[in-house]
Amino acid sequence: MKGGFLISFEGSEGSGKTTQIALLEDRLSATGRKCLLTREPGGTPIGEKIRHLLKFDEDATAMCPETELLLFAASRAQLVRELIDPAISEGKIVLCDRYLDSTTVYQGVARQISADPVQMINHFAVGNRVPDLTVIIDVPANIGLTRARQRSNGGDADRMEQESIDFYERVREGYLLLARSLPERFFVVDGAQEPDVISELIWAEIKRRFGV
Ligand code: Z5A
Repeated sequence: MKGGFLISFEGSEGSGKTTQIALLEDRLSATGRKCLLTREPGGTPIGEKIRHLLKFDEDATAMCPETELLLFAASRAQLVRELIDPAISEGKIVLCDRYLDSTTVYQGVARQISADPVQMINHFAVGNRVPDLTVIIDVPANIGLTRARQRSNGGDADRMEQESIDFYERVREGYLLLARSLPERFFVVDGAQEPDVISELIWAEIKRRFGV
């Protein structure tokens, strides 16, 4: 595919998304393709303010699940219109660290908000901008959490990182269920392998699907 397209990366905390996005950008850049790397929540000035509110604001401990869902969607709506759509129009490959499936899984499956409003709000936020491919990096919750805690060197966990292991297991199951229901959009890779091995598997899938 010569035009622009969107690849989202999903997985639980510490699954290795950021690591794999950087490795993929190196490979794509070596072929001459231009990339835009971004993340959710965040990516735009408005989105980064929402990110701070969701993760670090001391008043956010009182946040109810419905407010949380709407804030993630608000950050995404801005990101699509301000960055993702223009980049794709310019022929870039957008690599997004989390996108609408995070809302389906974290707020829908793990926080147990019913599926209809989650789908409706997701659709309202992104319009027609559904990923062309979603890579799920699958790791058991305890591995991801251990990696994330080692990386933060025992620093304070943010609000979203303070959930129980059961919560992150529900997240993992939610992703796997989603991938089974939409196999044409998802590629699931075992994230317990070495980073270079995972990167090679993702690259093979991208070449197969997009012919880059
Ligand atoms: N959230 C939500 O609820 N609803 C939504 O709609 C959206 C998000 C969009 C965002 O957190 C939080 O918001 C997240 C979901 C929720 N909450 N939780 N919990 P974030 O953006 O701050 O963080 P994250 O997206 O969860 O990812 P992360 O913790 O930054 O991890 P990562 O990017 O997946 O992993 P990494 O940084 O590449 O790697 C983590 C460490 O493991 C690092 O030290 C690496 O060197 C190491 N690593 C990476 N790969 C490997 C392998 N293969 N082996 C060994 N070690 C590895």
